[in-house]
Formats: sequence, structure tokens, C-alpha cells
Amino acid sequence: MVNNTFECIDAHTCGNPVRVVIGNGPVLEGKDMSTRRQHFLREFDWIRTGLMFEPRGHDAMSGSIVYPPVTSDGDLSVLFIEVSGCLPMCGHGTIGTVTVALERGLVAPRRPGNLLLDTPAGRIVARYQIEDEYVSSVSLTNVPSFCHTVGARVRVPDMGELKMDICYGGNFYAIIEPQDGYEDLNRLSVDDIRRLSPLIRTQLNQAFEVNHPQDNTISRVSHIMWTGKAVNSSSSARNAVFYGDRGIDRSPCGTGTSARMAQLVARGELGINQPFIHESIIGSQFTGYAIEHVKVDQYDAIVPTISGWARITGENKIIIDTRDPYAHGFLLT
Ligand code: PYC
Repeated sequence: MVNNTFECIDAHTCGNPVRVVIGNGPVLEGKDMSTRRQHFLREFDWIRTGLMFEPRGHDAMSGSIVYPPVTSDGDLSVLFIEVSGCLPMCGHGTIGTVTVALERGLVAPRRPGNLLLDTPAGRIVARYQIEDEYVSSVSLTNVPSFCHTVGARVRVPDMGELKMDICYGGNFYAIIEPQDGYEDLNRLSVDDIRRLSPLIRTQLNQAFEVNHPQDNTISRVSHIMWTGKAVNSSSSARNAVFYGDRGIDRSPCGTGTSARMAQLVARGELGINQPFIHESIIGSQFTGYAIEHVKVDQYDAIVPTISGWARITGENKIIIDTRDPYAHGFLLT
């Protein structure tokens, strides 16, 4: 076959792209979405790079492929695709996918107002509100989130040695807070974030074994979160998350906000059921809560919820023509 055509609905969640593949996703094998994610990575990763990388995507592109549920009580399964790989979980991606699935009639919720999603990281419960036939907000209960390593130290050019925690919220994050050498996110340019973050990530992954205790396919620090003071007085804090080789989340980052709340709760700086309004680099907001304490093996964890909104921006039939030398995409690094 020369042409592989993928039917996509393009959307964004609070500014970050979500390309939802609704037709021609490959058939995946495995009892759950974690195993199916591995199958996708082994045999079909060209679909991710073709749809996410240039010339069909760009260096912050993100999306999902929707599938029927893999559990008996689920409504929908979601495989997250992104420039950095196939994420176990993606918060902005879930909000966008749920909005697209409902507005385009791809799912018939068994319990109106709720969708049970099967994702590689585990069960996600999404609650949604509809206004004038459109989804006005989505609130998701994310996977249990926890601090993995507290006080990792990394030498950063121009900044000296910085201290950071490695926390899990569906992906593993290094969370960098203001300290000597790093004054605030508002002192960093986009170029600084792109230059420094990969250096930090490489050092952390050389120095620390980072594994999810219940799923060994979820490992390594993939995302770097720079934190700082909120610009908007209604926000609790601001952040910018770096992913892939050059991506910076335009949304406040759902799994990052979950990891950040796990860190703050562990330190006693955020209470259970206390709102945490996280602001992104472009000023969009997610509202998060830690709703309960739980355990993930040896780790003290929280159950986080994240609320936000998404809008559809287009309908896209994307062709990956096997004669195209850039069929599988490229990125400028
Ligand atoms: O919202 O979880 C998220 C996310 C991960 C990477 C970009 N956004």
C-alpha cells in the first residue's frame, strides 16, 4: 500500500495540541493497554512519528488513538502518542480525547456524565459537563501519584548544582523549584528551557534507577517541570513542562500537575481536597485536587483529580505516503 490514511480530529486542551486518531489505528494485541502499548511501540511506532513529527506535526505535537474498551466495565481505551514516545498517561490528552469522543459521538457513555477509560497507566475516570451540546469541562481522576526520589542533585550550566525531586503522575517528572541558581520560571526563556532540560534529564537517568513499582514498562524521567510564581492572582503556581527534544507543554500539564501535587502533599504544603490551580507558560489553568492518600507499594501516594477544557480545531485526513522520504517524519533538534 502506498498511502496510509488516518482520520484525525485535531483539538487543543488549554493550548496544547491533541490530535485524536479516530480511524485506521492498528489492531493491537494484549490483555490490557500497557501490553498493547508495547505492541504498538514494537511494530507501529512509525504511525506515531509520521503523525506527530514534521512535516505532518511539529515538535510539541501530542495526540491519541482511540480504541474500544479492554475491560468489561470500560467505555473507551486510549493510546497516547506524542513526539517523545507513547506516554503511559497524558492529562491534557485525556481531556482533549474525551471532548472529541463525546462531541463526535464516538462513545455512548453507559453512565451519563462519566466515562471509564482504559489507558496504559491504568483506569482513568473522566467526568464531563455539557453546555449547549458542547463539552464545557472534563475532570479526570488520575492514577495514584507519588514522590520517587527526593533531593536529587544535578549540575546545570550557568546555574550550578540544582536540587530536584522525581515524582510520578502518570509519567516521571523532575520538578525544579526556585532555589539558589534558579530564581523563577519567569527568568527562563523558551530557549533556556529547551537547552537545559535535556541535559538535566540525561544526568538524572544516568544517576537514578526510576521505575514504577507495579509496571516495569514505566521507567525513566521523561519530563522536566520548571516551577515558579503564578502570574495570575487566581493561580496557585506556574509551571512549564519540557518533553521530547524540544516540546514545551502549553497546557498546565495534567500528569505534571498530579506529580506536583504528590510532592506538595508529601511535604505538607497542600491538603487533601484543597484546590491547586496550576498555570501554564501561556497562562491557561487546570484545577487539581489531591482527593485521598493511598499507597503504591512502598510509596505514599495521592489520588489526584485534574479539571480543564478542550476545543476542536479541525478535521484532518492525514496521509502517510510510503514513497515520501519523510513518511515517518523528522524533527529539527
Ligand atoms: O497533560 O499530562 C499531560 C502532558 C504530558 C505531556 C504533555 N502534557
